[in-house]
Amino acid sequence: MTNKRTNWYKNAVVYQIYPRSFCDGNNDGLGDIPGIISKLDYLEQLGVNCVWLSPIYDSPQKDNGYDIANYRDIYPPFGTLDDFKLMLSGMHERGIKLIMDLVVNHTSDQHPWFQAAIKDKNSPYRDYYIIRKGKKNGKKPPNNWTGFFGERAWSRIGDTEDWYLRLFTKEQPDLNWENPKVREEIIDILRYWLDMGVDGFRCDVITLISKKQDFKDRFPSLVLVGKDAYVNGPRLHEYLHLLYEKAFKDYDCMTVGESVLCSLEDTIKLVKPEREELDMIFNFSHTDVDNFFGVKYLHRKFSLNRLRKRLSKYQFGLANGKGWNSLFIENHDQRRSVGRFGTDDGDLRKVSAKMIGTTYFLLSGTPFIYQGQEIGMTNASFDKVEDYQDVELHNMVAMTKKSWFYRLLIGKHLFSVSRDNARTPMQWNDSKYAGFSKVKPWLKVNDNKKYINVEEAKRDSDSIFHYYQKLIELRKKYPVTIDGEYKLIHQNNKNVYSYVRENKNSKLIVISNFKNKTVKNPAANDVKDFALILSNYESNEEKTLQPYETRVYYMENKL
Ligand code: ISL
Repeated sequence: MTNKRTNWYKNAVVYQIYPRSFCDGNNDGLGDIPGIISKLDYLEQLGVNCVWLSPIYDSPQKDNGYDIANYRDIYPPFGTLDDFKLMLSGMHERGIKLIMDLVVNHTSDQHPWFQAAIKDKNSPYRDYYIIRKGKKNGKKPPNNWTGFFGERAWSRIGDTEDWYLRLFTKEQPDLNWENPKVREEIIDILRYWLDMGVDGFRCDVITLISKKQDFKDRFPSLVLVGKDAYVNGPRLHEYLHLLYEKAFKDYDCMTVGESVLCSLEDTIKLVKPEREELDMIFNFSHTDVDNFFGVKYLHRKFSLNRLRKRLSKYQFGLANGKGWNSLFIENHDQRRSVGRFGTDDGDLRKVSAKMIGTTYFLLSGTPFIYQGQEIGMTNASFDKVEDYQDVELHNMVAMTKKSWFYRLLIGKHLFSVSRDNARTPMQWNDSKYAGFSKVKPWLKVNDNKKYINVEEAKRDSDSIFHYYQKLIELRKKYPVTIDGEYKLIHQNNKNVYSYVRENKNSKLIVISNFKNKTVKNPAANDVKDFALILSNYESNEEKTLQPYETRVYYMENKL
């Protein structure tokens, strides 16, 4: 079959929906597919043309759906397959594509494959997972690897000598991609959803699927012991190319992979078009700007220089056809962007949100907006640990209780970096449960729903929501936002991030003040003869920039 792909992803603006927290259609406290259907007009109004839906598959929800027990059905509290099909056609009618979350590094421990694997040593499903004999007659794990939520990476199968690898919770056993049957199963799952009409996948922790097969102890470290054996493993590219050959290339779909600790060289290998693997990846180097070693608990003071360097590295590194960038500042694992990256979630929240939004949105790549980002939702800030639901946070709290070392090192920042910060229910209006539900939601609503909510944002002509509409319009109206080359100007300025996008017909200049005070505008002379097409302030001084001021200038080349 010939290649069906048209690379529409380059023109996409993607909106991420975290279904538990988006909209509760049947008032049981949990978001669901009928809730999403009721908000499709809202998405159309915002102007996005693609949705990434976090997992909606049947699941025991130990990690909010990133633990799948049936890849071909919907988690009943979220709805049915018929609801899903209705949602999909509703999106397509509105010109919105849908990409699904694909979680295939691991399954749920309740998946029939895993249940069969642990019940019978001779089951063919045993080899679907990574099962090894433990040390000390099976009493100790096979090696010293640790996983992502702070624990060791192995769990014992009952009181047998055998252990299974699980890089996340003990309810998320890792699949054994070495087994060709596993690969066939995954390809079938991909084709099942693509045949139903979905438009692509966001591939969860896809860079972990291949593991070095020695399973030896690795040098101890603070986090992710064994990462050299399971991150970007030896057969990763072979597996991804296989998925491309056997599924992706037969459909006009897009793929974005979630990476872990991915260098520029690794990134190019994953996204270079001729290699036929993925269209783009989420790289976290810029969201790790405020921590040390990619460990979010190790807080580091924000620096604009570091942010600019990290973003620019991938902007330059993937230019000239080497690949395509994904652009994002929030998702369901990250804390909110207002109050982060040097910005303010208090009095200057609105200008802050617009400034950071403009800065990332007009870089080269496909922008992703995480639900609530478009109204400037802020972090959860609950007082009590019981109010947090995330398995990662509870694991980390347990670790700090066990070890004074961890308490000292990470204790202080546990809540401020919790994944629940971005998972609080979407704030639709100022009612008791923010219009998300009529009953108490699964996670507490943020008190600031009184003034941060969709209804209010629609009323206010100066709102963040209306500003995002304009940003999306810019991408539709000015091709340079999509194909323009990225260039830095005033790259050593400590206060202001300014860059140019340029194609053969036109030029766009973005200037953003990352400080909460008025500063000198270093790019004042660069924009002579340009038209100001967007700003977060009503009036602008030529020589100075107000707190968190951002401006977008445009000029067409004279013929
Ligand atoms: O969230 C993180 C740290 O706080 C990350 O390390 C995260 O665990 C990593 O990026 C992988 O995330 C993805 O896979 C996980 C799931 O829990 C996350 O929600 C998902 O985005 C396991 O499937």
